[in-house]
Amino acid sequence: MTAEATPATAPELLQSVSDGVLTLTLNRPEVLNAITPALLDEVTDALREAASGRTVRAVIITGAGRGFCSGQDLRAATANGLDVGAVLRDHYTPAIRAIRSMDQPVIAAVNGVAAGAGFSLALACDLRIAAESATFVQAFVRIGLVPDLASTYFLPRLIGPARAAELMMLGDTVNSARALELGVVNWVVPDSGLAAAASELAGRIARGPRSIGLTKRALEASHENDLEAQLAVEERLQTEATTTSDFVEGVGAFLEKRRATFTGS
Ligand code: T3D
Repeated sequence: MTAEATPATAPELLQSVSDGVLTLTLNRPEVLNAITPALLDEVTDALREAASGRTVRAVIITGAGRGFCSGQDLRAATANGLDVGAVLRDHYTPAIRAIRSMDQPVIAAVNGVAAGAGFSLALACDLRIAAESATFVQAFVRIGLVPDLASTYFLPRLIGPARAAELMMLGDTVNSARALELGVVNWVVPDSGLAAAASELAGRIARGPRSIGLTKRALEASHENDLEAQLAVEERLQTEATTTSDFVEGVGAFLEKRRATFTGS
């Protein structure tokens, strides 16, 4: 008797690195890439690995199929009777911290609906580029929840407290044009051009100087700092930037009237 072959299950997170750009694709298209603890653990691990090495200089997070991410997998949530606080603490918020603490910029390429924690995930990224058909919904209120994964931190800072309250308290769906108008996203591109546009954007950053990572740190620090504290952060980071070979290359290229070739060091 021959054993039946077990059907291979598709990985829930696809990963590829090309020209210094790590692309992470949430791959649960049948549920619009709803997240589970296991999936976000994989995202966190991939980001931490990228952060600790020198190969990756920019990251793209996107979704497979017609959704970007529909938030918490609601079937898994009710079926398993999850301890929500523990799930957030142990599996979800580490992904947000990984995005914010790594020097490499993280770009959300929002290919479709970003709902609930999926919207939060996009907000935690440094830049957002959306397909024309992408939509955004703070779906939490629709099911009697509070926005999480740092939506209540990032959204008011991005679009102002009144607009954030509107989206969160009403839970209305925002299309890509409105998202651009509100400042939720940086760019909107035709659906068919999203992958190429995200790749071009990430490539530009990956070919940029080491100071981009230091700029991310400065922007991060500015969330809580007063003017004096932020001036001190800039003094420290600028001092660090002047010790990089990319600074030497940048100034040299300017003086020699040629294009700079940065190495990220
Ligand atoms: O528990 C905790 O850890 C707390 C943390 C919570 C964080 C959160 O994210 S709470 C918010 C959770 N997300 C939502 O409430 C969104 C639920 N989904 C929707 O409202 C809609 O699906 C969308 C607006 C995102 C898209 O609508 P539409 O009409 O384009 O697609 P659809 O037909 O509703 O969905 C397609 C399929 O995906 C469908 O499955 P089926 O019927 O074809 O077998 C649907 O059930 C499934 N799906 C969509 N979102 C989820 C989902 N399955 C599980 N969980 C989902 N979040």
